[in-house]
Amino acid sequence: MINDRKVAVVGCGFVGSSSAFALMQSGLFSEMVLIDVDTRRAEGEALDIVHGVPFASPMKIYAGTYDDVADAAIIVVTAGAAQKPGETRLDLVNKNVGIFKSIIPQIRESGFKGILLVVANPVDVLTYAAIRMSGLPEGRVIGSGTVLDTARLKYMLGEHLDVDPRDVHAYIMGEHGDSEFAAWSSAMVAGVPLNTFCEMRGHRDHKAAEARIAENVKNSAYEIIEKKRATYYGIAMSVKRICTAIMRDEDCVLPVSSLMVGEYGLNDIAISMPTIIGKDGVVCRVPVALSDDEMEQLHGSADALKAIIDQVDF
Ligand code: 6V0
Repeated sequence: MINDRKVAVVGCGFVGSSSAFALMQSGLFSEMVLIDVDTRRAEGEALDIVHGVPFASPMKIYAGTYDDVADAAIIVVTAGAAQKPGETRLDLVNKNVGIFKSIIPQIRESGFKGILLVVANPVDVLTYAAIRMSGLPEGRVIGSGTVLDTARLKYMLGEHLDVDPRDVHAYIMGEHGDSEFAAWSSAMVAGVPLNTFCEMRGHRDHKAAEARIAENVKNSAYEIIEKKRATYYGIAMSVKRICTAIMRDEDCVLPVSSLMVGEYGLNDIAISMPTIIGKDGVVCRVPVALSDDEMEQLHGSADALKAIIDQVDF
């Protein structure tokens, strides 16, 4: 039986603890278990976060083990070595696939039937690994994908155009990493095509602005890591957003990473595209129209991921 008020977070470093903190405040859950190989870290985070409960809503928060995850509705996996300055997300692959080999089989053996949300990097490769290792139906394994990158894009476009980022509809697609791209051709603000809206706001040099903003989005993580060694608040809010979509059965569109089954001619790879998310995870993917150039970038991104997947021993 799934307890639809219970969440588990595996990995209680910067990303896991910030996500747990955001989830504690979300009101979505009444029970949260924190797991880490460093058990004292998990205990310390649980104690610290639970002291916020009197300011939020009643909730049990504790450090636990894989014996505690069988009935969870969602398990968020953030365990993994973090990206070091100068290291690409893809450099992390072998280290973190190794960590997943120690985690996912234990989740599988627990009998867990909920939704697995993969956050650790490289998130697309690890989502693929989790699909292969977990035995869960494909649609119940989701990677946070480019949800964070898309939030960064919306924020930056909001600043550029002096408009609420929530009224910006634009997606970063592809790999969560160096080969990601902005799907500019489908971007809208309040139903108005992006370039038209830019002109309304006095911006006419679209190509230069697009190149600058896409580059800033892509380099955000590198810049933050260089300045404060890790990124965690933006991803914590992304985790909360995805969990909200699942727990409230919202059928909302988020660019998560999931297994492609023929979309844009892609197969047997986890990559991000706009996807409808509800209580059972992936409802369906939304194949937004891409320009020829964007299609080429998507396939370039998929090829880069495939080349890595082919080298990994799952
Ligand atoms: P961190 O602060 O080093 O935390 C990692 C935690 O994982 C530590 O507490 C470890 O003890 C724990 N851990 C390691 N191995 C295991 C294991 N086998 N079982 C359980 N716990 C384990 O790293 P941080 O929290 O900063 O980052 C975690 C991961 O999230 C990294 O792979 C990052 O690259 C990734 N991020 C992903 C983002 C995204 O958008 N998807 C964004 C930011 C970071």
